[in-house]
Amino acid sequence: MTGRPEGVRCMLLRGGTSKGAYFLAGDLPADPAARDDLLLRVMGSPDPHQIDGLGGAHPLTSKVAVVSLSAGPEADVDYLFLQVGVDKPEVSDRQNCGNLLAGVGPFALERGLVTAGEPETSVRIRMLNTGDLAVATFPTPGGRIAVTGGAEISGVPGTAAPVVIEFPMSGSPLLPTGNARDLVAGTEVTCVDNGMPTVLIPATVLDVTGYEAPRELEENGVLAGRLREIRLAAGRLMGLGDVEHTTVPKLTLLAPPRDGGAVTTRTFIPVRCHTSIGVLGAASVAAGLRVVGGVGEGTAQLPPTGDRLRIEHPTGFLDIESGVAYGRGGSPTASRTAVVRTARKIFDGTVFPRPAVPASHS
Ligand code: NQM
Repeated sequence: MTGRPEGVRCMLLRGGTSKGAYFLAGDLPADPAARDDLLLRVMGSPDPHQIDGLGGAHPLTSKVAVVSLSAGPEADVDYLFLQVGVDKPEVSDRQNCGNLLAGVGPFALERGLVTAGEPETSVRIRMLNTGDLAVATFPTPGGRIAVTGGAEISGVPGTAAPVVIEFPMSGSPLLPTGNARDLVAGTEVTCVDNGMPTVLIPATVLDVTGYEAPRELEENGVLAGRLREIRLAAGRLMGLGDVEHTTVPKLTLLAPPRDGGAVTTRTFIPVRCHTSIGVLGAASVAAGLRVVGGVGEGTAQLPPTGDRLRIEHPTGFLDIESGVAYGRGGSPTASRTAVVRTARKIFDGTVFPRPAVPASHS
């Protein structure tokens, strides 16, 4: 791509409970700084309303997926997730997104990167943010993406065709600090990473119930201060360095289940409170609850058998298959993670970014 583009080919998809702009890597500048500058102008950032761009004024709707044919033999396509700041001019590749991941297979098929199977298509995806692999399988009767289906996910009205996402066993340790519990900024937490670095905290130790609405929690200034302290200290302990300006680790408050699930959650991503829960966030919570000696003990109610866990969140629940194994060294690893999502193409076309500020004005 040369000069200042008039418009850029783009597809807007809902992926799970998030919404994002999907691009072919070749349609964006190769230089990360030029790419990020373009994406800020595409999304309308920085501006709390993102009024002059595609962004939806919330971290869950200010997301970008960059997809290309995979550079390696283990995957069909490579997927880079970029979180675009809403009111800050920041674009971060420090986290992954399992919700936008649900749209990557259908997008790759639409753009001709993979060919359709019959009656379903499986796409092997390398998630460039972490290097991990995922396999997404979705119905393609007659070689076309099914636009309707019977899968319902909490937080999205109606039903749609399922996208089954499996995360092959990576063998990576689940506990970045090596401990099932850590005392962080005076609070006992479990730091866990099953695809998303997450700090688990029993809600009551922060003087909330864990059943409050996201808005009420966001308006609690004392809670915000405590969460910030815990996050900065936990980030260092988890080997993430100074996390002041990063979107990881996430923080999940745990409370006993109220609707037949294993646990109730309120997740901070990391400042706004999620209206549901992220996919990899849920994968980390689910694995963290299975850690022997973790802070989930006494709060969560794990089913006596099977891998399936129901994680309750502000707008319903997310069912996830999650297994944890203890090897000879005694440190836990994820043995299985799988989840069902849905995705939907909203538009396909050309997006016109806000013009770049000429160098002399910057
Ligand atoms: O955890 C939100 C989301 C996410 C990320 C966030 C996600 C995941 O709901 O895999 O999907 O934690 O910032 O899209």
